[in-house]
Amino acid sequence: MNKVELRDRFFNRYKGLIRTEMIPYQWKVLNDEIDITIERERNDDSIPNEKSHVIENFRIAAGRKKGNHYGWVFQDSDLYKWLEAAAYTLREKMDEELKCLADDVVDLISEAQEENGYLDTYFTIEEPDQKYKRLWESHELYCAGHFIEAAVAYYEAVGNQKVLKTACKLADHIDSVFGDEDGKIHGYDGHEEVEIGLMRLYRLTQNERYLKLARYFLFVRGTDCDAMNSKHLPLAYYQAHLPVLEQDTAEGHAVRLVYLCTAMADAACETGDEKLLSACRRLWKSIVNRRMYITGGIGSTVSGEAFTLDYDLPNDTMYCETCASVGLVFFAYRMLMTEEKGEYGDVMERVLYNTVLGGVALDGKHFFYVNPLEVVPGKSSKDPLKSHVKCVRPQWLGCACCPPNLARLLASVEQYVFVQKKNKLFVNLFVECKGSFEIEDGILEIELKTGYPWDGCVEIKLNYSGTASVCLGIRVPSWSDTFDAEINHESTAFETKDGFIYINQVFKEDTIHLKLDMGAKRWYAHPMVENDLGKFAVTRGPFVYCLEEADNGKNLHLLSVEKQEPFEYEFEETLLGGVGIITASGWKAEADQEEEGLYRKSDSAVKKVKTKIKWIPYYSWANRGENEMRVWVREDNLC
Ligand code: FUB
Ligand code: ZN
Repeated sequence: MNKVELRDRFFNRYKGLIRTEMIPYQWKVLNDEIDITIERERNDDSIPNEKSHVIENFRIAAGRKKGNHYGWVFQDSDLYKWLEAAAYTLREKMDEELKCLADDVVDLISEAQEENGYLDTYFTIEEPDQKYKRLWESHELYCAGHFIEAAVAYYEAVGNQKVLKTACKLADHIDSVFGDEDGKIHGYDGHEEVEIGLMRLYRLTQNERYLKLARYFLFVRGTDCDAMNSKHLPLAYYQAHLPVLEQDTAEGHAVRLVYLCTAMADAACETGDEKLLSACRRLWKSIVNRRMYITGGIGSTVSGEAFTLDYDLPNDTMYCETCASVGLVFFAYRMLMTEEKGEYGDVMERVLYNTVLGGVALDGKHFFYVNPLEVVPGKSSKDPLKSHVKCVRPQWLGCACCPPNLARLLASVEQYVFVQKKNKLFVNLFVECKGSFEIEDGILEIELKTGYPWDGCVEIKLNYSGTASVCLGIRVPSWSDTFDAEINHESTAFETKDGFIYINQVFKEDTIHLKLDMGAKRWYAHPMVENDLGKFAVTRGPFVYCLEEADNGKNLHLLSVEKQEPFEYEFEETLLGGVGIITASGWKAEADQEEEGLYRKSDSAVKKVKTKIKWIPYYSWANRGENEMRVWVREDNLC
């Protein structure tokens, strides 16, 4: 863990929400204490939606209560992610009440753990004889991975020994059951995650067995093993169609793929495995150059919550699960740890400020599972093929993987600002914070001051106690067409490489100023993205913008803007918690719905009226009730 203290106005609002709203609220939901509507993630009557029952499942598995398991087979992980978010919150500021609750959760989890280290409430309660027998769907190791991640975070935050002991006991148990050796199960989980947990446990304990086991799970995937003889699921769904080193394209379930990539990058970083790193690079390119939405969403179809084909990016039927974007942030950060390339930071920022933040309502208590780029409320509610596309964030979901995932990422956002590699320090995000790093023979204190994400001026103050030369790399976002940088108020020709500017010197007390280009910009998709052809999207700084019915009226598809039309920007303090809005003059085509006849031979009769068009940041949409939204807007070359 980096020592970084967040002081950022924008993200501190989220941190406050996590502490005061999300964590207490999510606890109440997981503990069935609150009367809310739990929505199914799509129209499918088999999806559980009566209650969460997560904590109750643990009580039953621990023998404190009698009863049956209820809910998805993998939902122990909801509690683990909650614990991880609580850990980051406590690390930032101690709160005895929350710590007591989290300590009790640790006690409960360790009671639910079986003597030999096995931990999974579903199989302990319902099908003990089926343990590890349905690996492609059982999620036992997926849940284990989430527990291990939470345990590492909680141990690091408050020093709770029991949580670490429980996690090591679980990891040791898994290690005794899985592996290459005769007599062990040769297999892996259908949902990647245990690999990430094991890598974190390895980093904390330096126990080589955990690294070895993580690598085992990575490399056995896609090889022929008896334990993985599912007749039901296509292998690519869980990235098992090929050994990972041979995978070139992002296939299958999007969350799984990015969790796999995160662990691959982790292992590559830790071991210097060049082949593994090359596979990470190929999968990265496949995602970000051909299969990612401008908002940083991934997963083009509800069917299998999955990637489809290159450039297949429909805006209104897509999936773009919040968890997939959370996972893409993890992957991007691991790539930044391995390679000094600003593009990883660019994507990390895009995903974080758009799809991740869009996953939660401004009140911290409503969440999107699926993050569309275009909705028309009537269509989503009538069309069963769009039943997953909600127009407002539900209070909770039958499958509640996203809300606590988002909470654990936002609760630790300051961890993504810097990467340290020996005597090099990289600044990846522009978030007000103060960090402290041991570099060579001294401590480098670094403080970022900025009005980002609304303002592009960043001041970086450094104070180094050592005598060695330190290399500071500062990411210059690729969206910034120009930038100015100076050190101690003097302009210098900074070395620039792969999206970073570099300053290499013996720092004392120094100040760097960076000014980014915060103009609103138009973006066009690759012409192969058929859904976006003839349309543009607007960005400003890290934000992607969208139109909402609340500002522009119904039928957003009738709006168009001429190519040369300039944008105006204004910060509206009272709108949506304070957002920068963009306006431009545009056209609205008239569409008389009284008119007879659906088709016509000429469109010359379509009249347009001048109108002012208003964009809001994508993350802030759907906070004013059900209404239309769209990111891609028609460009009008004819008027
Ligand atoms: O399977 C566990 C989680 O539930 C996945 O990551 C999500 O996509 C949802 O299917
Ligand atoms: Zn999710």
